[in-house]
Amino acid sequence: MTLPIRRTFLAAVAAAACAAAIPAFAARPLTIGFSQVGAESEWRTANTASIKEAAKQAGVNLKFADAQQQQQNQVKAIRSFIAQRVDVIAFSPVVETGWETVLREAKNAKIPVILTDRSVKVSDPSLYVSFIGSDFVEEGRRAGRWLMDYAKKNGDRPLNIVELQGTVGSAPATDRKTGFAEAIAANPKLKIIRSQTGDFTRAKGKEVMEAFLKSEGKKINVLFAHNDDMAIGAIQAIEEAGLKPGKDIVIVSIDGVRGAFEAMKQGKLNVTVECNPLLGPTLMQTAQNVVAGKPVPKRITVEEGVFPAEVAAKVFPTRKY
Ligand code: GYE
Repeated sequence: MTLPIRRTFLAAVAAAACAAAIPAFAARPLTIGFSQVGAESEWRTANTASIKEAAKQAGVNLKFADAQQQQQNQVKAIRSFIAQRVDVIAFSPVVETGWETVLREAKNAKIPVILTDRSVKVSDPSLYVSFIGSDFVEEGRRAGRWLMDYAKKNGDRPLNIVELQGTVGSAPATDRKTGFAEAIAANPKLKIIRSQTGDFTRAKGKEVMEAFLKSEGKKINVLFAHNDDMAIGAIQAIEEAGLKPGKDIVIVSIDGVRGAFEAMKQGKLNVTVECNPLLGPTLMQTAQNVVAGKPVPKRITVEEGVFPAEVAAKVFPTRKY
């Protein structure tokens, strides 16, 4: 009679041991597949470093793929993450459109997708769980408002603006253009006379600025660059043309990277509007929450400031990227 009881007891012990083992199983490291835009700018380098560092800190197994600014590489990377059955897919979409098919594949495979930095245009918002990143329209407005202010303080004369746009079809290029145009619309003396893409890189920024200088010459009063790297490239072109960047041509740009602060300290750049690339910790936290079944906000934005050249030297030591 004692034997069956003993057996039941042992079975119960075994079951308890199994149950105790479950939390250990659930705590296995999270695997995130991340598709990065590329390595086109200082901003991007800081963003990549933040994501890698945060993954290490959080004990996340990060599969990192660099798309070299090509959408097709991102689609390939996402498909490979689906095939590998990662827990979460995160990516910074190089352009806004053309994602429906691959995002539907991720959804069908029940793998949640988190967007970081840049957004997508999709008809079905359930194709991603959350978007972590800046308000690019607001950044553009901030750049425009700074110029409105500058114009007012400097004799309210007509100012011809050239614009270096970011990557064609990318959210930051489209939105920064929109926000800037909106902010300067109230002053008809501020006119954009040329606008072309420099693909967010120094080399292209320099090349396109050279072309602007060749065709417009001394007519150019202001440069609005969608990122600091293009502004830095353009500074070189302006100097090579025998002009003084920051003086002969007022320069307004976006990001707030170290290179911009260095240029401001030398009086070659007038202002940078901050865009925070340090999204890694928020991404890891959001991914963990999604996998744990906790609700996450559909949109997570970042606090950012505006840094004119006058504060550059003082603020520089506190900058984290
Ligand atoms: O401003 C630029 C980078 O998507 C916000 O991409 C990002 C932009 C950033 O290449 O420097």
